[in-house]
This record gives sequence, C-alpha cells and structure tokens, in this order.
Amino acid sequence: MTTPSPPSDVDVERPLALTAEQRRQFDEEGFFIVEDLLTSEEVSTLLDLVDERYRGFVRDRDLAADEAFQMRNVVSLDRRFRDLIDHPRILPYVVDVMGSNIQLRTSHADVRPPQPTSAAEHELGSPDSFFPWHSDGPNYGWPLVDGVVPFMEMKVGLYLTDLSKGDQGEICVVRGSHRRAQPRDTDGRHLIDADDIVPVRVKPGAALIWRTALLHALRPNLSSEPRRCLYYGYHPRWIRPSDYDRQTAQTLEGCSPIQRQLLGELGTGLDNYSGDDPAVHPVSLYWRPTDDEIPLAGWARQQRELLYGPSDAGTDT
Ligand SMILES: O=C(O)CCC(=O)C(=O)O
Repeated sequence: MTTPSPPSDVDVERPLALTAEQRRQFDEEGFFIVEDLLTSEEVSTLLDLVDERYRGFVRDRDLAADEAFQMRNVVSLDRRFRDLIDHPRILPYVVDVMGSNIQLRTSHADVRPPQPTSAAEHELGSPDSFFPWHSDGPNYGWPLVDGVVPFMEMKVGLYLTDLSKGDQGEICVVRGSHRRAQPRDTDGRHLIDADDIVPVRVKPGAALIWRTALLHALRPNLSSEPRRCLYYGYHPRWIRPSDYDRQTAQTLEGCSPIQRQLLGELGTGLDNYSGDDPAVHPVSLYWRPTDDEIPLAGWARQQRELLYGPSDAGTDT
C-alpha cells in the first residue's frame, strides 16, 4: 500500500517541528513519541489540576474512589487545560500533520486508579477485557476508502505519570493499523499480529502524536499510582466536534484569535458563518475561510518564514 497523502495544506517540505523520521513514523506506523515535551513544572501543575477535578467528580457524582473516569471537554474546566490547545511546543506538530484549517474535536483527562491483578487475566484489548481494542470514530463510522479510514483526525496524548515500567495503564497501539482494514473473527476479536502491538512506555511529560484510526487498547494499571493523562484531538473545521457544539462564553473569554479558531469559532470573533452576503451568496466560513478567520494559517506561514525564509509558494492555506 502507498503512503497516505497528507491534507493539502500540510507543508511537508517545510515542517515547523516534524523531523523526516517523525513524518515517516506518522504516515507509516501512525504515531510517534516526543519525550520531555512538557517540563516537570508543567507536569506537576497539570497533575494537581487533574487530581483536584477528579476529586470534585468523585464527590459530586458519587464515584467509587477507585473508579476509572474520563473528564471530557476539559478545555471548559480550567484555563490551564484550555491553554494547552496552542501550547508552543505542541501546536507546530499539530499544524505539521493536520494543516491550519483545523479545530479541537475533543479534549479529555483520563484517570485510571490502580486495578486488581484480575484485570490482567483477559487478553489485552479482547472484547471481554476492561478496555477493548478500538479506533476512534463517530457512530455509524467514518467513510471508508477500499476498507480503510482516510486521515480524518489526530490526537496528542500527554502523559503525566510514569508509564515506563509496564502494566501502569499505558496505552498500546497497533502499528500501521490505520493503513489496513481491521478484520475481526466471528467472536468480534480483532485479528492483530502481536508483533505490531506497541505499548507506549514513557516517562511523565512525554507526548504521543497519533492518528486516531490506529487500533488502541490499555494495559491494566497494576501499579500503586493512578495513571493520569490528557488527550487533545484535532480535525478539519469542516467536521463537527464531538465534545461541544459551541464552547461557552466563559470558555472563550480572553482567548487569542488562534485559540478561538481552535475552539470552533472564527478568529475574528464575528458570528458571520455564512459569509457577508448570505442572502445572495452564502458561503460557509468552514469551507472558505480567510486568514482572519483561521489565524493559524498566517501564524504557520510566519513560522515557516522565520525558519526557512520567505517563500512565494503560499502552500499553507
Ligand atoms: O489512554 C486512555 O486512557 C484512553 C485513550 C483512548 O482510548 C482515546 O483517547 O481514544
């Protein structure tokens, strides 16, 4: 199979952050890892924040103290979660792989407290395990091309606890599964070559940049520490987000134009989604945005000029 083509506003020749090897891994294997993407101070702040919010949910929703819990749309819970959407060390990777006409599809914090050893009795990711193999997608599925999901979205996983030793609740991905049809046997078990399973064993502060079409599952957390991590998913603006329709005024308050874009608004702060002449010539600003509406495009161009000097190619919008 040939390497999937990137979206057209991805400038493969002049990346903002991606190395050639990361580009290859992302296309062929579906993921790459960036160690130490977050500083230890950032990790510690985010851990405190996740713990504080988790305690609140345990209290308000009467969760069992050892219950795994996923907090969704965390950008609306705290500015510090919100401000990760355009973190200066993350955004260049996101733009390199998805281009600039993008927005946030989802943001979540996942807490997985220690589990009993019985959690390891089921085969990794089997339908009867605590976290079966799946790839992310909407109900009724993505469109398929020759049985394969085209490139629709990516996620950044940010790991806040140690996952380097194994059986600490680490995510496992099936290398290259985004490029194949995903057959199952008659019991619904995914047919996976064990050699393709990659446990993401990393230290706190590492990031996983991955195509969500990859099959993924979790190892049990048999350590004594709850596993905490964050995921930020991005996709083109002409797809609908999963965590929100419109973010609240409170979440949008004080956002930069780029943050407004990433939160599903227009960078201008205006509400004219059908264009300026909707009665005669409606034009969706999801489809036909300008640089003002998607300020990420101009930002990307500026960053490339700083890195590579001026170009008249104009490839990023
Ligand atoms: O790492 C996790 O807890 C779950 C990750 C996952 O399934 C996802 O982000 O889609």
